[in-house]
Amino acid sequence: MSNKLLFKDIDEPGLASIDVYKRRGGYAMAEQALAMARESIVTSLKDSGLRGRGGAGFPTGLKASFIPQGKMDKYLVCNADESEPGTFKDRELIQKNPHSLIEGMIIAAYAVGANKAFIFIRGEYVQQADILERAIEEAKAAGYLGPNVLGRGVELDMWVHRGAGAYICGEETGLLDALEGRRGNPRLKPPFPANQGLYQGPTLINNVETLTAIKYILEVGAEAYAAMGVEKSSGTKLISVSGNVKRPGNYEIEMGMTGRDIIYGLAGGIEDDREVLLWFPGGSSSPVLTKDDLDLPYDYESMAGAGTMLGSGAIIVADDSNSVVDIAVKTASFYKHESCGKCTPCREGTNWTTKMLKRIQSGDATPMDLDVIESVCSQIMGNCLCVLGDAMAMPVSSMVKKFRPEFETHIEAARAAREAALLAELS
Ligand code: L3W
Repeated sequence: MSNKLLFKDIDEPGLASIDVYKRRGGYAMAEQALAMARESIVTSLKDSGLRGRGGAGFPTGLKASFIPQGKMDKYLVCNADESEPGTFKDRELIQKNPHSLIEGMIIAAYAVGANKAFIFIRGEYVQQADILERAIEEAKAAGYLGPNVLGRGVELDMWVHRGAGAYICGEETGLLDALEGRRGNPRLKPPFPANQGLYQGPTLINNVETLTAIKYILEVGAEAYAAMGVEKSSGTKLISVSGNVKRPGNYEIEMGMTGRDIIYGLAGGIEDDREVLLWFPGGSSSPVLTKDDLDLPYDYESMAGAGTMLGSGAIIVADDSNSVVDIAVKTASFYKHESCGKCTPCREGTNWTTKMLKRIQSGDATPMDLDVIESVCSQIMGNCLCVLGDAMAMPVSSMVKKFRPEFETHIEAARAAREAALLAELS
């Protein structure tokens, strides 16, 4: 079996149209699934070991099993907000193969008894939202969506909802608030969306890649999928590689490939053959790794063991021409800007950290400020309403810890430069 599933046909010309998609076997799995017992689909998802591909890695089958049984309005929501810096895999999937997402959603909705499905897509993905809307119309016309899907007595409507450009709407409860027409602010959890989500109803919410994977898992079988990758990180993962690499882009890998094989193999190595300074293994919110970590296997457990996370699978590489201080400022500024302001540790913490890092950058800081940054970050982590605060604190504190000498050198050099400039002004 090829180790490519979701990207198997990705470069097939015209795949975004239902005709080409069906010629490649598309929608056959949905037809079969609708004849299966709902529970057996959930069991297959559990057996496959699939974990949420949006960032948290929560077991997909287990989450689906939390949706209460019985007749009531239940919702399926696809998180296509894809706003984590460095993450652009869902965009390619939607753009080139929208029907595989729709097919995965039909199967998932049927498995949990949801009759209304929404795809919440980030506002900047204008072209991709148009493509999805067109694909949904095609699927409706072909009888895969509507009041009586394929004459099987199953009802499923699907809509695309465009976001308005806020990172926080990728957080699942912020997304649900935005979908309901409110400002997208995170809600307190529990209750989890599985019990009380959209319009207070049971809601299965998953990322684009997770929902798309469902179709491919049923096609190859849960056992074959579980045999791919490594034990607790089974299957394949779409990764987005960016930064100072020769071949940035999206790749589908089997879990467990080493960071070196990804960065130096798939992505062609470092631009101008420089050295790796640091790499974010799971988007800009993940604690950074260094060149000493390149031989780690890329899977959930190995990343957690190294004190970081696989997240959404976005590997950002910075070579040694970069300043770690500049990277820390850029990272913190992003999360400060995107904090919704609802909870204090995140609102104040991201603001303070950014200000202190900028002081370091401009030569207004002392090495003691590094201790303050570490202390502020440690007080943010685990104390916010959602993970946005942690998403800034984790990478920033990892940079300060791992590159303290570089920060101290920068502080001294920037202070000296600033003092020299002041003296020159006075003389
Ligand atoms: C019912 C329970 N459901 C957990 C569900 C929960 C959610 C999923 C994971 O953060 C990660 C984060 C970021 N009963 C449940 C339950 N659930 N216990 O399981 O939940 P959780 O809270 O662990 O994570 P989360 O809030 O969904 C997401 C990382 O993502 N991240 C990634 C960003 C990626 C993008 C992108 O562009 N794709 O933005 C960024 O911060 O660190 O670990 O569904 O309801 N007892």
